[in-house]
Amino acid sequence: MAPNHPATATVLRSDYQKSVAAYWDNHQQDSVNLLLGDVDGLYHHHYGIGDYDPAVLAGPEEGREDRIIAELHRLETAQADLLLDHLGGVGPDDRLLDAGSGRGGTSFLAHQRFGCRVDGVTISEYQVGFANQQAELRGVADQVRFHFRNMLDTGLETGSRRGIWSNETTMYVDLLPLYAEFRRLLEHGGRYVCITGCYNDVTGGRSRAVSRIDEHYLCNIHPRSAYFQALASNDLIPINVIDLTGLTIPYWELRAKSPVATGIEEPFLTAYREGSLHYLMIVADRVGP
Ligand code: GPP
Ligand code: MG
Repeated sequence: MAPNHPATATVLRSDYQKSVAAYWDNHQQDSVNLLLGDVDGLYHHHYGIGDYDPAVLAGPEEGREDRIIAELHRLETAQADLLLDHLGGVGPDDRLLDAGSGRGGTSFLAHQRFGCRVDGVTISEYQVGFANQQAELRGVADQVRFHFRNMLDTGLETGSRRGIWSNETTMYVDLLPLYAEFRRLLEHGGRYVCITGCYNDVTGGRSRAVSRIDEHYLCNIHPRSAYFQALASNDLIPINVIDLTGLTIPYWELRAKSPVATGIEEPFLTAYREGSLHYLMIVADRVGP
């Protein structure tokens, strides 16, 4: 077996992890992600930010669906670009980690931008295969590699990372062990960028809309407080926290009117509008020995 492809039992260590892997392994006909990715070959597994152009809806009926899909994709790529804007100074000799890399979209954008080596880890063997195939097609397979690994235990070298990001993946894991692993992997002064949905401690526990999102994706959205506690416990010190909630609402409004709506649009809109869920970017630096 290739070194980046260890035995399943060493990667999937709980029944929950097995069921999450099975969910994503079976998620191969997701037109909301495939049709958007087909626009330019960047396949994302995250949402979008920024205003949409109302002309995509108001224009002629002919080509309307394609215009909406291209616009949703533009907003998703804008989200990944914003994440990468916050990774700080990254040079071509640095190494980055995409924690929960999906079909690889953010990793390819990072390589395009920084010209450096990027490793992605995901517990879905299907996603590993899809993303590595994309790397071959793009001619960057020597620079951007995807591994069947658990982000709680990546097997990557200690102190090897200038930067790490998680783009909407932290709701699948416990944050304390996750950030212990990131602390181990990051060099001193290395940067971590997280984009996530987290529920609002101020309004109380998990709202009905947040529970519906959890159920839909088989995830466990954490409270906002859990992020800062787990970061601080692992020498990851926030330098920037940006509430992206207002910026992502237009994406969901457009998606709700799109041919690729999946039914999760209304719970997101409800949760964001009622203030029970935040769409947050957290940027933190690794300190300590
Ligand atoms: C999936 O993206 C994203 C998640 C499972 C994380 C949940 C995010 C929150 C902000 C709470 P996707 O692109 O695979 O989803 P979809 O198929 O619905 O577009
Ligand atoms: Mg999507």
